[in-house]
Amino acid sequence: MSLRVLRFLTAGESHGKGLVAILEGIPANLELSAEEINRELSRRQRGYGRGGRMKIEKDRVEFLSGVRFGKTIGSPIAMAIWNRDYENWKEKMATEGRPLQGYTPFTRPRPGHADLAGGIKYNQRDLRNILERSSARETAARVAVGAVCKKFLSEFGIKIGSYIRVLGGYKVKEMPIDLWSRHLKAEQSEVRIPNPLEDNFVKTLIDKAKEKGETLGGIIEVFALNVPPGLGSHIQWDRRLDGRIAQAMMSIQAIKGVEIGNGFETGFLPGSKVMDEIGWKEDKGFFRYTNRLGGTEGGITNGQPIVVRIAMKPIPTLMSPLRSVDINTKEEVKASRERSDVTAVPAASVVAEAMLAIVLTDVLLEKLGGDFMEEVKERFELYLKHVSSF
Ligand code: EPS
Repeated sequence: MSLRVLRFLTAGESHGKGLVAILEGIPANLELSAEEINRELSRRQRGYGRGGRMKIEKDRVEFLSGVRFGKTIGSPIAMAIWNRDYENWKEKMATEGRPLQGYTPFTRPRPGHADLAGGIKYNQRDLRNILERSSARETAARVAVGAVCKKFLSEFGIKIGSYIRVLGGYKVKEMPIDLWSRHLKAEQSEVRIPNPLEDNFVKTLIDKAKEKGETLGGIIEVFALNVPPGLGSHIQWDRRLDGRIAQAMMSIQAIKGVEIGNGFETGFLPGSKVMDEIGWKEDKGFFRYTNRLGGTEGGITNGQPIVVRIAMKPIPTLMSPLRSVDINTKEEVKASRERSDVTAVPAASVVAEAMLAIVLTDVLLEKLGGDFMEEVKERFELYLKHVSSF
């Protein structure tokens, strides 16, 4: 378990009544509104290449507990996001009774989805019982949790953003602008890329993939700014922040790779091209000339931006399906087709922000402790004094 102070769980099936999240450990007296969470939920819903579902949903959070008169009260924050699509699935997803006559179970597992592995594990012969929970719909609940954490972090000046570097094999041209500007540009783009001139080209790639019944993956960069040095620790494997971030990122549906800073590239370069040289100035204290290591050394933040890249595989639901085997007849068949997205890389980018916010909130609270915001902030100021006087 990568979280040490915070705890959160989500529940809910993709076409069930809704998603819920319970988040415990956020200090009392944090100002919080549903609107702030809804903003993040709608960011997750955007993105060119999504399927019909996002036209049905208009994700909104409902606080069930933990917030009173616009402020957290220290108790678990329970949040619900109701599925509008449930109206169309009420019979198929009923919690009681039996399936209606004529209902066809899902028996043709999609390669790359959890269908077959989950079916074997949980002894389910209707693989819908697996896919309903493995669906990336669950990430709406994570984004709600992440939105609370983003709000918490913003009280300490910490900002999180993201943009897409690669989509469908196309490497977006590097923009010579800072990370936050890339994020802001990506906010304006339907494919979350920082270069508006390439928007149409990337959209055409998605259109072409759709025509072929294909799906597309990509590489996302997610980052955090203004993170103080000294979060995480070198002293034990499970305290190392880079390990905690990697676990959180790999837990996102369809993520197959994680690197911090220049990650895999560092294996191709000599040490002098990998390390970030140290400088010191009266007005800003210690600084680095570069940020190749992505803001962590020895599993501890070093005061540089935290930069994480993640690789997302293409969505496994193909409209030109791959070979599979029917779990009942054992005959070779084409995998089932379900309504799905051509690409969800832009959405995953927002989910990655949420996961980074959750891990950083956890590690900041681990460092500072405190049960109410005033207390946490006082300790933060004290710590910053230590940092600047070191
Ligand atoms: C998703 C909802 C799903 C898919 C997608 C993510 O809706 P539906 O299955 O009803 O079309 O759009 O799920 C997957 C990519 C997947 O593999 O399950 C969402 O809310 O993000």
